[in-house]
Amino acid sequence: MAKQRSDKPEIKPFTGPAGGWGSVRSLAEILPREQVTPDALLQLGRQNKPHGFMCVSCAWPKPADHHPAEFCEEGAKATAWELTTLRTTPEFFQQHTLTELRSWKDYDLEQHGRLTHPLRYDAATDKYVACSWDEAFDAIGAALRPVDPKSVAFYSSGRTSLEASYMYGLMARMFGNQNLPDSSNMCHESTSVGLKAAIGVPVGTTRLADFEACDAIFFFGQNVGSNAPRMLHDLRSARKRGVEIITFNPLKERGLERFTDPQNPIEMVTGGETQISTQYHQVKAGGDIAAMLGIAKFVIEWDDAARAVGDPAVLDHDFIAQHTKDFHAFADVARAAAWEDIERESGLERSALEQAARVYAKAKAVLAIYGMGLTQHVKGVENVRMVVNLLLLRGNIGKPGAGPTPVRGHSNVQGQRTVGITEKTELVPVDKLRELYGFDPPTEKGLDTVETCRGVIDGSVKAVIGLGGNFLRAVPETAAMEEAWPRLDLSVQIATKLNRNHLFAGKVTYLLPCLGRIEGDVQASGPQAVSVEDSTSCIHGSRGNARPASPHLLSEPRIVAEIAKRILPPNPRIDWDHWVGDYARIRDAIEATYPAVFKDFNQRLFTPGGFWKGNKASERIWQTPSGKAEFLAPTGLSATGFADAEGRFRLMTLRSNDQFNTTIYGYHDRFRGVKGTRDVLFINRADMAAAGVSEGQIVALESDAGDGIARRRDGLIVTPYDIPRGCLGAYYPEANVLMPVEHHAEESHVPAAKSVPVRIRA
Ligand SMILES: Nc1nc2c(c(=O)[nH]1)N[C@H]1C(S)=C(S)[C@@H](COP(=O)(O)OP(=O)(O)OC[C@H]3O[C@@H](n4cnc5c(=O)[nH]c(N)nc54)[C@H](O)[C@@H]3O)O[C@H]1N2
Ligand SMILES: Nc1nc2c(c(=O)[nH]1)N[C@H]1C(S)=C(S)[C@@H](COP(=O)(O)OP(=O)(O)OC[C@H]3O[C@@H](n4cnc5c(=O)[nH]c(N)nc54)[C@H](O)[C@@H]3O)O[C@H]1N2
Ligand SMILES: [Mo]
Repeated sequence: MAKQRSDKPEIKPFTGPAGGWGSVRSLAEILPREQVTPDALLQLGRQNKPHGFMCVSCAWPKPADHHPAEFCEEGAKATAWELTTLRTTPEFFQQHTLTELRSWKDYDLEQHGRLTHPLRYDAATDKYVACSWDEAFDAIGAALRPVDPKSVAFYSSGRTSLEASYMYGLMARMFGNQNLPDSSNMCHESTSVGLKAAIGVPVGTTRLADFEACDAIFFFGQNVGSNAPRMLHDLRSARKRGVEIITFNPLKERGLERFTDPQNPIEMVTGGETQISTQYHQVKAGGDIAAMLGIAKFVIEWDDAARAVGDPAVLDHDFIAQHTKDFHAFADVARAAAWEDIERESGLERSALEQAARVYAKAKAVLAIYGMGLTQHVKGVENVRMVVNLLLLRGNIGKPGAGPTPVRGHSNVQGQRTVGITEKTELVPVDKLRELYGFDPPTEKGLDTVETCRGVIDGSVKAVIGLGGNFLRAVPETAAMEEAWPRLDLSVQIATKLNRNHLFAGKVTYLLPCLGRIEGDVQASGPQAVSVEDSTSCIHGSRGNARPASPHLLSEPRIVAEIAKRILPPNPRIDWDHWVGDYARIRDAIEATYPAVFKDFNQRLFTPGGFWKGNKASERIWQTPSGKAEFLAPTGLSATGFADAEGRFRLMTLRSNDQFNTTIYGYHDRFRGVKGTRDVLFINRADMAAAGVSEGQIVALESDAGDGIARRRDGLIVTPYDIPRGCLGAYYPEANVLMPVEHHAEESHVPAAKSVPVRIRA
């Protein structure tokens, strides 16, 4: 196994473009490192194509007219990660106690390869031991049946298919709760809450074709080169048409600067590249409300001036009058905002915002693309509302080339919500479930991720089932969560590889290995397909056919069914085994539950480019209480939720280009010039001087949340970086130990991972 971490880490600026030979070289390193199966390369050829499998990495849409290779560097890494020949067997667990494994790095844990057998934790030896599936399911049933359903949480990762998600949500509700926290709760829940309130749909309104019809793109807080690289093709062709791309990001992310298309031989040979952003604004972390308000202020005041002298209006007044509510209240706040406040809070000069506003005012159709840089703040929902405010000013929703375009994370995170993974009753077709299955679905709101964390810490949550994910590592408040986890009566994790969550046992603990999406899944009726929904609400079938990592693996739907059979009384209207025997029957059940979205689900499963579930806001039908799209005046200019103070920094917790969430592929963050380490503290040179620390010095960060709880991350290498003053960057998940569980977005409860209050300790 290639040694990745080095004693002498190297940190120096990277000068290449995103994509290009760098990504080819990176691939050439990954495939051998993962020691992939011989057919992994064949599998790459099936990635994201109709009748192939849908990438297990990001949720960016898979086009109908695909490239010969419709995968990116990151997608190939994800495929290689799943198709590795390395195995974490029962013999491995005989050799290592959990106490020992807790001293390992995340990278080393997963690098041992795929889990092969169902495992039970044995407290006497502090080890996992192999067990039979029946033993595991019976024990889980026995542990769950007596407990109060309200004290059980059913977590799931957004990678889980529509089929498994539907069954999982149904099982939880029949069991008696809707404690269905999922990764969306840490991610785009600010979108689901903000867009729903503003325009009546919880998702973006745009599709791939809109990239061909826009004439400007406003891009906030999303690191496309690392986290949704296939979008670079869409951005590149937009740029070739002369579309302006105006980016707001505290960091100069390479994918947002320039891109060489690895699939374009001429660009590759000539070193040609496309400049992506035409304006790059290094907004302060948490400064986007101020920045967007500044743009809105310009546009509104230009409109005021134009109308005063009888010139053509700058705003789309017909649209505003016909389709929106509360424009005047918003416009008054924008007019009244003081430039010095906007400049201070955004960290941007008025002239820079004027440049951006000029593009906005001229463009006929504007896409607003955004990611975690907006959603993961205390005012994350207001950030999303500001995006909508800006778009509404010129009717930029519900016409070609225009609209909010949140970039979802996991490949099916949006779809999970569509089929019932939610703690919110209003999102569930309660009557339909009652009619179809003859039970009374719970109506009490369930626990989301933050509430589940609280419950684990205070002891009110007594059992957690994890359908994928690395919950304990992904959530805030690492220390208290790890301390509390062993008090759980039951901890069950369904996973493909060993991760840190698995090293914390409850009183009864099982680790259940499952098939990945790329692997062949054969049930009674033959080979099965599953389905996922992408960021633009298109639903795709996905068929795996790689050889499973072990003969002992079960599919996620099967595992859910076996648990359901153990914890629920028999119900003549649901035959779980029959469903698992042919996933088309699960899809029929999904269609019966959500007939409008999933009409003819099985017939449409392999529609090239996916089938679109529709979007009322894109037709300018606003399913809000007022029946209009709603402006919302921001309550303040900063999204951080805390006051600035001498020595207090805003810490952004970041993904490297060599990780998928808590899965660490390697120790290189190529685009940011980091090699051989993740223990990096990105800091502005001027702040280094002010804090009295020097380049390469090892420092600690301490929580400065003012709640009296000590939180500390040691061993960070001071790394001067092009980052706004007052802001710091460090890698997630290692930095999560600094995040208070109560530091989250106000309405959506998304942990505020992009501005954590910290102090530097030399
Ligand atoms: N390869 C790879 N792909 C992934 C993932 C992965 O880990 N690896 N994760 C998947 C998942 S689940 C998700 S949710 C997405 C995440 O993808 P992104 O949404 O890109 O999330 P992050 O990488 O956390 O960082 C977001 C960006 O926001 C910027 N930022 C931070 N604070 C602010 C701010 O206050 N304002 C603005 N304007 N920008 C800010 C950061 O500099 C960074 O460029 O990617 C998905 N795809
Ligand atoms: N500080 C900070 N914290 C964050 C974030 C941040 O930006 N900053 N981002 C948040 C976001 S957006 C997210 S989405 C979360 C996600 O955080 P995670 O929960 O880490 O994300 P996953 O990628 O779902 O989980 C990885 C694990 O899933 C398992 N797995 C992989 N494939 C499969 C499969 O096919 N089936 C099953 N059952 N298991 C599988 C593997 O065992 C692997 O260890 O982290 C959140 N936490
Ligand atoms: Mo995410």
